[in-house]
Amino acid sequence: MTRTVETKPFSDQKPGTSGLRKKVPVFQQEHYAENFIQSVFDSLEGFQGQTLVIGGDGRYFNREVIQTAIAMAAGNGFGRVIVGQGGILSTPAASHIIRKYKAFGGLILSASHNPGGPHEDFGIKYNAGNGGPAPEKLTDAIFERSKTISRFLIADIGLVDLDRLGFVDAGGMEVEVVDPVADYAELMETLFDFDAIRTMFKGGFRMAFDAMHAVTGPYAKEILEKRLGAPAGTARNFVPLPDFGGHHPDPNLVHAKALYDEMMGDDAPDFGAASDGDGDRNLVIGRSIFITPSDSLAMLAANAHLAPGYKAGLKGIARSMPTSGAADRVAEKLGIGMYETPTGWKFFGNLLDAGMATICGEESAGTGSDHVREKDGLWAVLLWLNILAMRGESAREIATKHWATYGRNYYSRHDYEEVETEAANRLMTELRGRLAALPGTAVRGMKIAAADDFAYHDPVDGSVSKNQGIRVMFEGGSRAVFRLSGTGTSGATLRLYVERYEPDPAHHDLDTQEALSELIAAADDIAGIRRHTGREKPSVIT
Ligand code: VG1
Ligand code: CO
Repeated sequence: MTRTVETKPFSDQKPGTSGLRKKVPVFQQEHYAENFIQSVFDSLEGFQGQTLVIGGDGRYFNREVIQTAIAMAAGNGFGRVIVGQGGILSTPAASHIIRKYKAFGGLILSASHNPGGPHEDFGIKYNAGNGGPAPEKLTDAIFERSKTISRFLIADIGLVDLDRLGFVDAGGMEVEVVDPVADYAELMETLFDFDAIRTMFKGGFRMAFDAMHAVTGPYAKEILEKRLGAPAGTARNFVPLPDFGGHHPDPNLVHAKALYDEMMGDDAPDFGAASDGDGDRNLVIGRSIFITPSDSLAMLAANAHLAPGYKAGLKGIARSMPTSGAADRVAEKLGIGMYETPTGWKFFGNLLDAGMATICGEESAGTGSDHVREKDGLWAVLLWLNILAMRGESAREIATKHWATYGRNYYSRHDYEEVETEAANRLMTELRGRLAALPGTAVRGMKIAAADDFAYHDPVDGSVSKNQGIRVMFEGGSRAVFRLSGTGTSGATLRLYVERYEPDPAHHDLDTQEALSELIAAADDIAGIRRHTGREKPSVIT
């Protein structure tokens, strides 16, 4: 039986870079999750009798919201729900399942790399039938709806047993509980040369994969250890925990420091990698070398043809605007299209659907391809393994040769987290006001060639997205980018992205922060980061 429940709107349900993210207690307010889910459904058309995929990264509050979402799917007239066993689906696996079973769309419950637990973060996002995050037009419609919503629909179906595989009848709607790993692992086998990787592991190749107590644990166990024969213990922290063991499941040099230290040590394995809360990010560290995500994108693109799934070559490469231009040089050499989008995977969807890009990436440790419509952490790791197996060289050798061929884009991101929102806004407003006057001036001896607020004109549907980050471009190709995060849940996070191109191999071995120090100082001169935020240094450097 379906009930119509009266509700009052919340004013703060605007989806950010990747869905709605709030602290758990915010989500625990009466009807908060229900309102958002109903706002999603009310913004869609034609789903009666269709399939909805539901899954999450296993964080605190996951199971409760999954039960609510199933009952609301039934109440709103979906014909079928596919849900991961235990309520678990990594983001890329959910994207794949939506596509494979031609679902209408999916709800992914995750706050990704944000911490989890009773006082930490939770999130909900909607992915469309192509498997990709809802485009801006849809997230805007969802937000508008959330401001006026007055009722939601929910069926009284009792609790679904999420732990038992198979079919359940939920008040006339069919619920299928599926193995979260099987379909995804099968897809990976079609893309990569598992025999070659298996042979490499048999030959003594050692790897460390840190699942950070998040969703990729079961995926890594099955794929790396079981199917590829990596020694037991290759996957670490592989049991997903609702609070990620108290850590940030963010695979960067701060939160995955133990892995980094090990990879820099004497007895380092051949290859290290980590993924985030919902399994769409990847951190890649070779023995004694950290591969910055922007470089990883370029190196993967340059070598992708070595993997069976990409042997026909790439149609194009897309990267988010703040991501370094390293991949541009690969696209140029390959003679394929290069696209620069705003931050957030939702902007890649059209390019992938239109067959204009095959590989996409972001500086924030996100890389993926047209195999799904999300970034995909394990996919990137497997592509690296495939390349390592085919080239028979270390990650360090591959990186050094890559730089020798293309030059090196020194690149770093500085995050100022939990800055006072007003101070962060003031900084951005002031900077915007000065943009027109910057070109032609010099800072620390570096001449500014151009400055703008990035706007994206989608070449597929013609939509325009404005105010996507402030770019200051220097003569010689260096640049600094400033933007505010759209995924944080307390205060504001200012991100500064700096990049400098170095063609000369004699200078490819510098420490990144040193190589960029002048540029970093110039960025502070230009934007007054210390003045506005009162911070002497960033909270996270990647
Ligand atoms: C951040 C990253 C962005 C990424 C997004 C979602 O967004 O910068 O590149 O797409 O997180 O990633 P923002 O607005 O905070 O800069 V995930 O793995 O958290 O879904
Ligand atoms: Co993520």
